[in-house]
Amino acid sequence: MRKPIIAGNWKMFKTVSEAVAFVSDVKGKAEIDGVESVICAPFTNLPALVEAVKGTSIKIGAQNLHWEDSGAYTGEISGAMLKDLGVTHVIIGHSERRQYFAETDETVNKKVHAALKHGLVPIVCVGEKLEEREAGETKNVCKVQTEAAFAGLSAEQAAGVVIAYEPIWAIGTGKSSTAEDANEVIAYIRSVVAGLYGQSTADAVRIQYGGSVKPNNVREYLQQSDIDGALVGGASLDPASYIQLVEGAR
Ligand code: G2H
Repeated sequence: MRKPIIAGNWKMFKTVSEAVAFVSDVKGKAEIDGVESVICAPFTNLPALVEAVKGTSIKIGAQNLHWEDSGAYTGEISGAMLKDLGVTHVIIGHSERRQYFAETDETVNKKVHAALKHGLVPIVCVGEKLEEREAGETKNVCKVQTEAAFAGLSAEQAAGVVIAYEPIWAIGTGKSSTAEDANEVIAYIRSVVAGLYGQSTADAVRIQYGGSVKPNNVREYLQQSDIDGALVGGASLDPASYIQLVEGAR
């Protein structure tokens, strides 16, 4: 049985005081037995958030990391630094980073290795652009991105990776993939992992759907055979909405 995982991706939103106020609003509520609840926040919020969630089951994630442990990389944050803070998860290769910050399949792979080296759970984003979907390339794009992200990982490491399937045309647009369509692509991504490592590893890997997930549609996604959670942007920013998202994964 794969444990469902709801991850809020706050993107570039919330000051430290707003982040801490959010935790006091969701404490004891966005905590459901059998559901993993993770808030992926801007770097500036991470120390205060790690402190604020102490004694709760809520986990804290970052939205990026550098693949080196340290060095002359102005403006970057390493996996060693995140681990030292008490962060447990990190989003890697979100489409906004691929689109605006020149992330490639190769840097995504290096970051996945770095995260695992430091005991961080990587949440690796894959997904197709609108024109790729229209050209019938959805599955192929997801296969290429997944295989690249997993390159060089052992089966044991692979089993600990979370994949987030986020069709780019569904991000922040209010247009979501139907639950059935998302499930079909996610089942396909699982078969790609099976092709690399065998069925038992593929059965262990958790795969989320992301893209305009809201409290009113989260349950539909989570009821699908292969969807193990959601990576949620806009709807994770409001405490009441975040609580409903976690409840929806029960
Ligand atoms: C996709 C998603 C979170 P939203 O980027 O990763 O954002 O839920 O706002 O579409």
